[in-house]
Amino acid sequence: MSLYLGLDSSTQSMKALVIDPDLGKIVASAAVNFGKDLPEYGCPEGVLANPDPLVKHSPPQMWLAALDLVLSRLQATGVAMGDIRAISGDGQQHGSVYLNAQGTKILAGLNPAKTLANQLTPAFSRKTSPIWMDSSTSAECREIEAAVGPRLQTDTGSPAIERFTGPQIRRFFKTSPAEYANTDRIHLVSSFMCSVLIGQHAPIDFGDGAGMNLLNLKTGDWDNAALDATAPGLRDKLPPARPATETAGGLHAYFAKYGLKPGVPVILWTGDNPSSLVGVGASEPGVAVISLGTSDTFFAAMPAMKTDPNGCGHVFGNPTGGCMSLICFKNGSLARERVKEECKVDWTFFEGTALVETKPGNDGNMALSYYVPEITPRVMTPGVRRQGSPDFCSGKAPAAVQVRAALEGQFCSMRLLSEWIGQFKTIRVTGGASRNKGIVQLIADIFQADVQLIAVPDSATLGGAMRAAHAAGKVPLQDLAAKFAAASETITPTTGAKGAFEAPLKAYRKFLADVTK
Ligand code: XUL
Repeated sequence: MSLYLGLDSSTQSMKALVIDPDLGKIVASAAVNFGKDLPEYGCPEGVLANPDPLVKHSPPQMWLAALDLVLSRLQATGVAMGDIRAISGDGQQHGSVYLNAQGTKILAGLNPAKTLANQLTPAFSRKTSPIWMDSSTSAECREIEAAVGPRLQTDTGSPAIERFTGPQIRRFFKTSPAEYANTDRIHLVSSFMCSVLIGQHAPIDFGDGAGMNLLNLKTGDWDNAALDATAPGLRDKLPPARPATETAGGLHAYFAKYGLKPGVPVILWTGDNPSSLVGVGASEPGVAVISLGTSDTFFAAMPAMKTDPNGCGHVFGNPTGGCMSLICFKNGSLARERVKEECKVDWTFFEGTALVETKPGNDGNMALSYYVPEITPRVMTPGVRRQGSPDFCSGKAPAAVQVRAALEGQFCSMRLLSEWIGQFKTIRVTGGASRNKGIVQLIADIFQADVQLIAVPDSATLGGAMRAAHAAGKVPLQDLAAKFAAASETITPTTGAKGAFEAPLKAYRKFLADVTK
């Protein structure tokens, strides 16, 4: 039996999933929720509390504790851990982990009698890891852009962006120069978790590496001008950048305690969105993907590299080769949850009542719900922006009106701000909220596209298992996509919806322009 393991180290959880390509089946899965299962780290939503709303960090030890726990839970399912032939995975993008010179030795000598978190604690040169939700680096972004110029976007795929790793590293260098000097290696979450599995420093893949403002996508190497603009001596502190299809190394003997075979190949990890591209079977151009997770993202494999003229979107490496586009909305499920709480309703209300009791366009009541600073469009001051009737603007409208406004605001923004990526006849929707039929129908109507659902909502985790089977087991990706990521259901636009959203889209275009003035 040949099994393949995918791991997903995301903002709020760690997940594991094992596939059997011969059977075409997922044979086991396990998950750890940081808030519920590891409350000792004080991160109910995966992030440490901070008095500055722009600062979002997480403790890297929490991710290590979650790796130990998810593997023991996976073993407890009774799956044949010894039949796992290869492993790969993904991490939340942009987050970074800082190791001192002891890190290399500690990784190599991991002792199964101790936990990963305990052993690696002395290896961190920065106690906490900035993650993708952080937006505290506007000054550093301006400095990097001034030094590198417009080439930063055309060659690395993005202008300087607050959450990207380069600006985060520059801020660390400026605010903690001694700790920066004491840093031997800087990893992304993905390359860090991969390093732990193999007990040595793993490369960074082109998919996740492109989220740093440091990788030249045209040469496949770190960009000298971007490195110099970020922090001194940075090249020596970064692992090499390599394609995601390569093997990082063999599994460290530490993991034999979970029944895994030491030495099985560990394929380079990538970012959660690039991994999802594979996990939803969209690694060839033609189909767009909407992932409804902590953040909402819209992405697609690109036939040729092109960048966002509005400066909000990104180009990352496609883990199967070439490039992918992406736009990210920080106020994704977090904003939907806030609206749900404020309106004192449940998800079935989102699914049915709210959308049945109101009509497309919501009688002109529009909302752009920014509970935290937004990435797309770039809005640094949180707050819900409303336009419409006086009752609605003062937050007194019925719950149905408020829910529709929040959802239409999210998906009209997504449609308008993804125009640079292209228009798609088919969109695959994944992530937790893809189970909500009301939301999915609204997406079909606003985008005027067929929306396909796939059976596995954890597409990033699945993508890791599929990449492991492809790279190490030589199983063709098309076969894996046909077996694991086939559309389970297609939702078509409601008859007559096309006209219904023309005026609201026009109004939202103006609203977005006003908000970003
Ligand atoms: C993408 C992004 C988020 C994170 C967390 O650029 O910032 O989607 O990857 O999921």
